[in-house]
Amino acid sequence: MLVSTENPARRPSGDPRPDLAFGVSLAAGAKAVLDANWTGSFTRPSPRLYPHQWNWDSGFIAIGYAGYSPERAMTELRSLFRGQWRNGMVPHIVFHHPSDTYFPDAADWRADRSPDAPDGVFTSGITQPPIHATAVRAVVERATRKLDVLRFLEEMYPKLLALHRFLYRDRDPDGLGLAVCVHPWETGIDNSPKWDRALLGVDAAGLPIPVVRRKDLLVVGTDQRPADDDYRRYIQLVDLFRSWDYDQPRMVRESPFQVYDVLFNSVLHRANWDLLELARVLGEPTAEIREWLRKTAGAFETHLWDEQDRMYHSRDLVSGQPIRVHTASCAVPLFAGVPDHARVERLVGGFFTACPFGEPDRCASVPSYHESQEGFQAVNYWRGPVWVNVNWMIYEGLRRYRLIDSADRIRRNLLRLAGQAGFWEYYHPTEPRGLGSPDFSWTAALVLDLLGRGGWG
Ligand code: 9WN
Repeated sequence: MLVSTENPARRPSGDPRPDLAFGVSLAAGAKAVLDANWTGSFTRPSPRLYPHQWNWDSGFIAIGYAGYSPERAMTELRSLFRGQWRNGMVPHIVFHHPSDTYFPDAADWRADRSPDAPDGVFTSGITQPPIHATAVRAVVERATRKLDVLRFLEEMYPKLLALHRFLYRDRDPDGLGLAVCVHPWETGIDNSPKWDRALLGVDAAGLPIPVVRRKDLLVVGTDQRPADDDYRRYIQLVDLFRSWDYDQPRMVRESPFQVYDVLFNSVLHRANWDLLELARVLGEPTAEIREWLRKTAGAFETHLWDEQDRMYHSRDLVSGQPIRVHTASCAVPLFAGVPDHARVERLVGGFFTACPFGEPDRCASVPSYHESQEGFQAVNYWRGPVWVNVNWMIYEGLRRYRLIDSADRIRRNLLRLAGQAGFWEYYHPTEPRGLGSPDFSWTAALVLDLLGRGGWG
């Protein structure tokens, strides 16, 4: 049964009081969404739009389960890593069950053409931001007293290490300490305005016209999803990688889309810190991880920090140029502890948007793309709306820098959005209105996590 979008935690509008009952029913609503999307071995991101297991979704979902159902958190991550490739890559989708409601499907990817693909599991042929060491650490920290987490950690650690090795070996051909993304889907922020220019290069002459059978538009309105032109290019890249049998050196050298993404590499850098901690728990060698940390910290400074804008910007490897587009990703290095204190104010200051509840001192959020920028679209996917996972990472980052008030403004806004509108995939940046898919798993999971960080109000 699907959970209704009618949220039991709906709160009378205009009521600013801290309210324990609100927090309790919000938690119940979040659990109901996760329970409905739980398949017995993994959690669908949403009931209709995304029927399979997604890579970074599962990481965020496990973080939410850590305090609620650590057993499920472990099963979630174990299921995802069943799809891990022999070269260490964790694919962006694992197709555990057949479904005809999502495109492109396992048969479109044909990942089995690669000698690296796992046996007996259908997957896509690209990856997503590597949040998993962070998720495993969250599970281990929160479940220690309840369960035999050591066994789980011993089982997961080599898999996490293999994933990070894949990124530094196969995705960092120049050894800079930054991983290359070869498809916008790998960045997790698919149609961000950051990629507009780089994607134009995917129209490479001589490529066959891809067959695009969009099924997303049967569930969500066109104004909230990527444009057809973007989709054509997404599928063109899939066709190309499939024709290369997912040969990594070729994908990294010849893909018409190649970027060093600030968000992806921030997640990787943060995950390295968490992996280091896990290695210490197990008494495993740490030199390799410390070397990754050293290199990536240096690379943020040398290759992603933009002195002209005083901002971290992604870089287009095809043109060799920085991508000077101001999106929420510019603030995500906080999550990894990259900037020094002098830079932090600048990184978040300009990004906060108006509080949909009219209380700017008490609540704020960071929209995927700011309304002051060219091409902003309030309801379209990664081109304006507020996403809970990105705000959660910025919240975590602000706490890391002891900017507790700013962090709490974000936390309050996210809880209120979910309370008033429901657990949506994304939200209008200035109105309490949900967008995309209802009953979205990582929204519910991260709301649960945020509720566990202190009282409501
Ligand atoms: C393509 C599942 C995924 C998220 C991504 C989000 C969206 C897929 C899509 O949904 O992407 O991977 O079909 O639009 O952009 O971040 O992991 O929730």
